[in-house]
Order: sequence, then structure tokens, then C-alpha cells
Amino acid sequence: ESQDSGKKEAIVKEYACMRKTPLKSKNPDIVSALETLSENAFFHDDEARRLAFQKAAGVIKSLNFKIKNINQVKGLHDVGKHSLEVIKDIIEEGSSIEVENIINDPWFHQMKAFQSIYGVGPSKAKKWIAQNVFTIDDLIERTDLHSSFDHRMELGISFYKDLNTQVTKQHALAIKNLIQQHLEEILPGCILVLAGGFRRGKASGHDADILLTHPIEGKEIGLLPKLLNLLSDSGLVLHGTMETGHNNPQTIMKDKGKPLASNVDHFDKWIGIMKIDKNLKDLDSSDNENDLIQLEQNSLTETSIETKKGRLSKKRSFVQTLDNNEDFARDTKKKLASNSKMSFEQLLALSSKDKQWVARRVDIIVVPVSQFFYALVGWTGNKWFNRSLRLYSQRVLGLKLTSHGLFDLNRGTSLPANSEHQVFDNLKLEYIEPTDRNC
Ligand code: DGT
Ligand code: MG
Repeated sequence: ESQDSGKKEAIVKEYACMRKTPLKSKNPDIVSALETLSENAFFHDDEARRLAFQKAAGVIKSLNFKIKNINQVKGLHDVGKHSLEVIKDIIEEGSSIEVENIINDPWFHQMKAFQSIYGVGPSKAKKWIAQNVFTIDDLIERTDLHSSFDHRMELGISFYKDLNTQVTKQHALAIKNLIQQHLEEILPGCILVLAGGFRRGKASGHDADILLTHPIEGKEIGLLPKLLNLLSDSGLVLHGTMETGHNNPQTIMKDKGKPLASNVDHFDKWIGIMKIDKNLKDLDSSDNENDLIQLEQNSLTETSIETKKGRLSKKRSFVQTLDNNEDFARDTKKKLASNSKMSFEQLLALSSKDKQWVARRVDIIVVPVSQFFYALVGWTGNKWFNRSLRLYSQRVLGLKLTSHGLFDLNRGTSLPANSEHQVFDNLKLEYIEPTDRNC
């Protein structure tokens, strides 16, 4: 804690991925004001402003003292003139008129509400407001609009209440364990990790981001359709989209040379909505990090040998396996699609019924163990931490960082990692704990 506030200027490292950014800021009012400005810019399609305010908010979040004097933040990296004015107003007047105006603007609130609907982005939200639609109920009542809804929006609107009630960490862990139990029937020994905001220390979030791997490379191939098939048979799937056939070694080799969009990866994944029993309890209280330590140790010893063996045998049977998997994946996709053929009316009826379950957003990402720790960093986030890591990697090291690995595109090589520490080592960065990645 700085006692001599006002005299000493803080020093902030250039890239957010070099700073420790805890969940709880010492300056929550300022952070929230800058993030409001950023969000408002986003709603107005002003990407440059959105980023500028977001970066300034990121810097303020990393400060380990309460700002008492504007001189403490003058000249700080990424805190521009406009942000400084806002900070000054908050320190000196207690609030910023510009921010207050946004907060009191009904348009901003409508945008926020519509944006929070599953399947809805800012442009759709704007269109609705322009058509005098202001609430979620309006969306249901205005039948003239219904033909413009896609299936995701229909789900998002029908299950708005469920999906916009935060998932607690305990419930998310229970969902993870539920999936693990189903996996035991298909392929024992899988390792699941609850990533996303929970791993960064958040007590609740909008979804459960679950990474799934197996200590023996190659065992994960074709796993996702089998898992979804089983979850669907257990009545746990309300809706979702499954991407498969990407994370075989051939695709990865081909893709690593391509410039990938910042948050797109090529893992087998399912992004969807599960039906979770309201009273589901996490029976097994074991947390993520134990599994991770196990995986780190594993991948350093026997797994590396197993992996080699796995690779050799895989080459021989690879084409065969892939064909079988693709057929199965296609059938499963068909089955899941027919599950989600419910009409908007049927969805509305289902959601308003007294039900024992709650609709929950779940992402399941299947990762080959050799890429696991890069995927873990990517799916732990947060988004701005990832962005910073990738920029730093590109600009300072000349390397391409993705959720699949760290690539030297000129040489066609990549740097393996058997732990998150090793990812940071490879990046020549000081290790940042997941709970300090809340930029
Ligand atoms: P939440 O769920 O509201 O508590 O917030 P987060 O931080 O869990 O955010 P979420 O669930 O949107 O995403 C989790 C992390 O995973 C986030 O840091 C960004 C990353 N992520 C999201 N979607 C993708 C994707 O399609 N590919 C990759 N590689 N990463 C993604
Ligand atoms: Mg999440």
C-alpha cells in the first residue's frame, strides 16, 4: 500500500500479460466507469474506442493501490487523455457526467439486456430497439418479428431467465462431474478441467467452459460425438452445435500456418445448452487443480512414452478410425439436430412449465494432451489477457500463439508445453497465476 499517494507515479508494464491483474480492483468505481465507456463504444461499433477504454481499464485494474490523486496515473501506459479526464472527475467529483449519462440512457440498458440474450449481437439488438421493441416480453408478444428469429435466439428468448441467472462455481463443478461420470462409460481416465472465469477465481459465470483431454494422445479422437450421444440419451441436452473432425494431427499441421482469427480454434467442441437438475450437487468435491498436477506429472513421465507409441500405431490405423468417427459424428449430429427441432411456441411452453431442471450454457472442448496447456491458457482467459499474450508473442517474439501451441511460422516448428508454467517459459514471460489474469 502506498502511503505517499500523490507523489509516486506507478509503473505499468507495456503488455497486460506481464501484469498481475486480480479479480478485485482497488479502484472499482474507475474500472466500472471505463468499462461502461468501452461497452458503449462497442454498442456504437467504435472498435478503436472500445479497445482504448478497455486497455485503460486493464491498466487501472492492475494497480495495487487506491488512486487518490490524478498525478498517480498521469503518463501511465495506455491511459489516454479521455480516460484521464474520466478518472479525474471520479476522484475529484465522485462521478463522471459522461458516464452517468450513459448509465441513465435507456438505450444503453436495452442494448445490454438484448445483448445478453443467447444468440443475439449488437446489430440485432439495435434493429429491435429501432422497431420499438424494448423488453424480452415485447419480443415474445410481437409475433410480426418471430420470423426473423433463428433457433438460437428462440432458445435465448424462451430460456432467458434460466440462461441469465449466473451459474455458481459449485453448480459448474457439478456439471463437470456429471459429464465425467458419463465419460467413464465411454473412455475411462479422461481429465476434465473447469476453465473460463471460474478458474480465474470468479464465484459465478454465464457458462461452464469445460476442457477435456486424455493422458494418452489420440484417445480423444472421436470422443465428442460419443459423449454427446450419451448425454443426449440421458436427457441432458437441450440444444447445441458440435464441431468435429478438426483436431486430428493432419488438420493441425495444415492450420498452424494460417493466420487464425484471434479467438477461433480448431478443437472438436460442443457449444450448447444442457438441462441440469436444479438440485444437482457436486458429490465429489475434488477441484480442478489436482487433476492438472496429475496431468503435468503424467505428461512428463509415462505419457510421453505412451504418446510416442500412440502416434506410431495411430498412423497405421488413422484413416480407418477417422472414417468410422466421421460416420458416427454425422449420425450424432443428425440426432442432436432432430432433438432441437422444437418450435418457438414449444420452447416457450417448455420454459414456462414447472420443471425440475434449469437450462445451462456449457462449452465442451476436446483437446489432444500435447496441446492441452496452450488450450488451457486460451480457455482460462480472460479475453483481454489472451489478446495481450498473442500480440506480445507476435510483436516481441515473432511467434504465433494460439490455443493449439506456440508456432514459428517461418521454420515450421512449435514449442511443446507440459504445464502452464512451461507455456509462460516458452513465451519468456513471468508466470501469472490464473487468478491474476483478470485484465
Ligand atoms: P463468464 O463465462 O461470463 O464468467 O466469462 P468467461 O471469462 O468464462 O468468458 P467465456 O466463457 O466467454 O470464455 C472463456 C474463455 O475462453 C475466454 O477467456 C475466452 C476464451 N474463449 C471463448 N470462446 C473461445 C473460442 O471459441 N476459442 C478460444 N480459443 N477461446 C475462446
Ligand atoms: Mg465462461
